[in-house]
Amino acid sequence: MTPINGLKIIIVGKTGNGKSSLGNTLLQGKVFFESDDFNAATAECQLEQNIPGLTVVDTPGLFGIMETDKNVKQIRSNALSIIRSLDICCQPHAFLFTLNGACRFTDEELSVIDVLTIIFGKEWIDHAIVIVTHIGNDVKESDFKKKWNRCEKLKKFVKDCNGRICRIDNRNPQEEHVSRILHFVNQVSLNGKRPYSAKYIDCRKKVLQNEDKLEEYNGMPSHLIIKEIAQDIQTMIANEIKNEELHRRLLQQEKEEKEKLAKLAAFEMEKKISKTVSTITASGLSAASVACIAYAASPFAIAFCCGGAVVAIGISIFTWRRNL
Ligand SMILES: Nc1nc2c(ncn2[C@@H]2O[C@H](COP(=O)(O)OP(=O)(O)O)[C@@H](O)[C@H]2O)c(=O)[nH]1
Ligand SMILES: [Mg+2]
Repeated sequence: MTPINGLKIIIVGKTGNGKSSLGNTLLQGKVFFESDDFNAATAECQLEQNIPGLTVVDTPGLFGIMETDKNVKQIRSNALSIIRSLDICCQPHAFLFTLNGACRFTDEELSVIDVLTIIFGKEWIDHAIVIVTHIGNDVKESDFKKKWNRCEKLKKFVKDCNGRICRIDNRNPQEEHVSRILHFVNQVSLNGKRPYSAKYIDCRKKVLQNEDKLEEYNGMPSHLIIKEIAQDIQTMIANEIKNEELHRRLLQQEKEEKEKLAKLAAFEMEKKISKTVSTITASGLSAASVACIAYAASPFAIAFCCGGAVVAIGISIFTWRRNL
């Protein structure tokens, strides 16, 4: 089997599509609860790990958005429960998007892709692998391919995922099928070096948490609700980017201002030093000339003048040090 080394995986998809079973297949144990009950057995995200260091998060089942009774409340609560997976598993390496191969792939089935895109942003698709469960091991590869190729929306999504589609029979998983999944997990994450970054996830959360604002969309068709929410998220992200840019510019201005002040202070200091040095030189010179004149007069006058010169230089140094 492909080596895993600390990879983190989030499993998403509709209720009953085999998410928990897939998690158990990958971790080779019964750690997630599997259920035949379509009323979502997994209510909260659950994180489990195995010894070689593979982390798997099972998420509550997503709804499609095209059923007649879907409203803002359901889309919102669904999205918020899935987004929590990032609280327990930040920077996952891959998203396994499960589909039930025992059912027809309908647009309704695939509408959850739109919900996942408002939750995780388009970047999730760069880390997504489609996993079709319930495909018996006796099903030929060519028949499996024909099956998913018949659904245009799935075909397009698989293309968006760069052909990352796998099959699995969770009741009797084959090593080659599990290996293919792990191979893709390694591939999308560049062997664990490039996780999904969850950039601007706080903006997504803020929009989804704003119940009052989303209430305005109640009564709209589901696909329009999704569009509106996606738009709100884009606006929030654009504002966030603007704020970040403003903050960056303010910091730059502050830095430039500090540099200017430091330069000015250095310049002033230089001016003071050169002024003092010229004062010392002048005093020294005048004392020396007085000494020369005195030399011509008498030894006593020499001593007197030399003393005078020393005192003059001393005063100059004292003044210079005080100016500093
Ligand atoms: N035959 C078959 N049954 C599966 C497969 N995967 C899941 N199941 C069954 O489908 C039902 C729902 O699976 P579960 O993992 O709980 O789905 P979830 O709601 O997406 O977590 C359970 O009875 C599983 O045993 C599979 O690949 N093949
Ligand atoms: Mg489950």
